[in-house]
Amino acid sequence: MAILDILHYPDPRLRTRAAPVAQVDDRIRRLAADMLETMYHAPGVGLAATQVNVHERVIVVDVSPEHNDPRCYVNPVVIAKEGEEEMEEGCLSVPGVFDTVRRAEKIRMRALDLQGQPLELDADGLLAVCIQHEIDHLDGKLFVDYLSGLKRDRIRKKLAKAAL
Ligand code: GNR
Ligand code: NI
Repeated sequence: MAILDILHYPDPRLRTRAAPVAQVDDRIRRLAADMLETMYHAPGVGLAATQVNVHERVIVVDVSPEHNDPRCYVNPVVIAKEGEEEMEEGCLSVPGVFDTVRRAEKIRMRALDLQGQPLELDADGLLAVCIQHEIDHLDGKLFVDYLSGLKRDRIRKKLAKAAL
C-alpha cells in the first residue's frame, strides 16, 4: 500500500474526465487500496481517483464514525435522485475551504465492486453527499464550481499563492 499525492485546485488535471474501468483486476484493487490508505491518512471521508491523478472511474468512501467501513466503487453512476439538501462541504483538493452546497438528499447508485460484480446502493445523509461529490470529481467537477464566481476566484487566488 502507498500514500499517494493529492492534486490541489486550481491544478488543471482535476478537470480531466475519468475513463470507465474496462476490467476490475489487481491493478484496480491495488489502486483502491492505495486510495483508501491515502483517504484515511489525509484524513477524509471520500476520495476519487482523479484526485490522485489517475483518470479512471474509481471512488472510495468511509463515512462511519469509527472509520471502519471502507467502500470502493468502480464506474459509479447515480441512477435516481430524490429531494434536496444543503451541507457544508470540504475537499482534500481544496484544503482549508468549506462552504455550503445543495445536492440531492437521497440517491440510488449503481457501480461495480472490487470483484467486478454489479451492485446498487441507496444512500442518504453524508454518504449520499459524499458519493455525489466523488462522482463529480470523476467528471472533472469540484464543489467550488457550485459557489459564486467571486468566491471561487478568491479561493483560486488563495490556493495558487499557497501552491500547496
Ligand atoms: O473529506 C471530505 N469531507 C467531505 C465533507 C462534506 C462533503 C464532502 C466531503 S468529501 C471530502 C474528501 C474529498 O475531497 N473527496 O473528494
Ligand atoms: Ni473532493
